[in-house]
Formats: sequence, structure tokens, C-alpha cells
Amino acid sequence: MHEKLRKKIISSEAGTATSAPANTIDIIRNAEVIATSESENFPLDNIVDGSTGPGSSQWVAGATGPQTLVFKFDAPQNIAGIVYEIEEREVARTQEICFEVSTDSGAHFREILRHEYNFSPDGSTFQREELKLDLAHVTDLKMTIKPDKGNLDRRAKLNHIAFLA
Ligand SMILES: [Ca+2]
Repeated sequence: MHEKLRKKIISSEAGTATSAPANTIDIIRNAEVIATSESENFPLDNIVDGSTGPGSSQWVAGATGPQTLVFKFDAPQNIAGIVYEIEEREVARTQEICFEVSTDSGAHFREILRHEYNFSPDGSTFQREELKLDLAHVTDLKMTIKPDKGNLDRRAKLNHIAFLA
């Protein structure tokens, strides 16, 4: 008697976005996002729609200059990392991003990191960052995007963000 190999064939489809890791905090179910602006055709929903990578859907600010996104969690979260993606194909600009966290529902914020990135249509047009963190009891996470340091006529953009538990 022969035992049969237990097997499953799972075809890999080209072009599908990589699925989010299992330890990702579901932003839609666990947080409210407060933003300083959004543009009609590029709403905030695009940062959590699962569309990632170059050419993916993105949020574009409704106004030029610095923008702030505050993720207010329904219950305090332990955050082990942040992943974000930003694509800029149209203009050259120097972007500065700052993350701050609050553990008291937004009464006080503490800066956890600040990050610069240079976009250039002929060079870097897509930024993906994976930040390892060890944050406990986070009630609010604030992301401030300065789309162009020292020049306020650029628009902030964000294709994707995820928080790792
Ligand atoms: Ca997206």
C-alpha cells in the first residue's frame, strides 16, 4: 500500500501586489486618519487599498506645502515597524518626513525619526522604506510630509503605509 503525497498547486500570478504580512495592523478597522488635505482624484483611501509598488494608487495632497496625517487608533497599539511607499515621477524635489507618536491620545507627541529623500525624474522616482521600531501603547501616530524643503509649491504624495504589530 502506498501513501499519497499530500500536495497543493498554487499558481503564482505575475503582476499581483505582494500581500501584506500577517502582522500588519488593519488601519481601516483600527484607526481614523486625520489629514490636512486630499485631492479629489487621489484620496487618502489610496494609501491603504493594497495597491503598492511603482505605478500604484496614491494619495496626493489637495494643497502644496507641508501636510500632516494623524493616525488615531481606536485602542493603543504596539508598533514594531512602519512601511511606506512614495512615488514622484513628475518633478525633482527634496522631501522630509517626520514621524511622531503619542501615548496620551494626542496631548503630547514625541519625535521618533526624521527622514530626507531626493526625487528626480531622471533618477529616483520611487521610495520604499521599512522602519524597525519598538513602540508601546501608541494612541496616535503623526506623519508630517514636507514635499519640498525650502520651496513650498510641491505636493505631498503617499502610495502606501502599513504599521507592523
Ligand atoms: Ca495605494
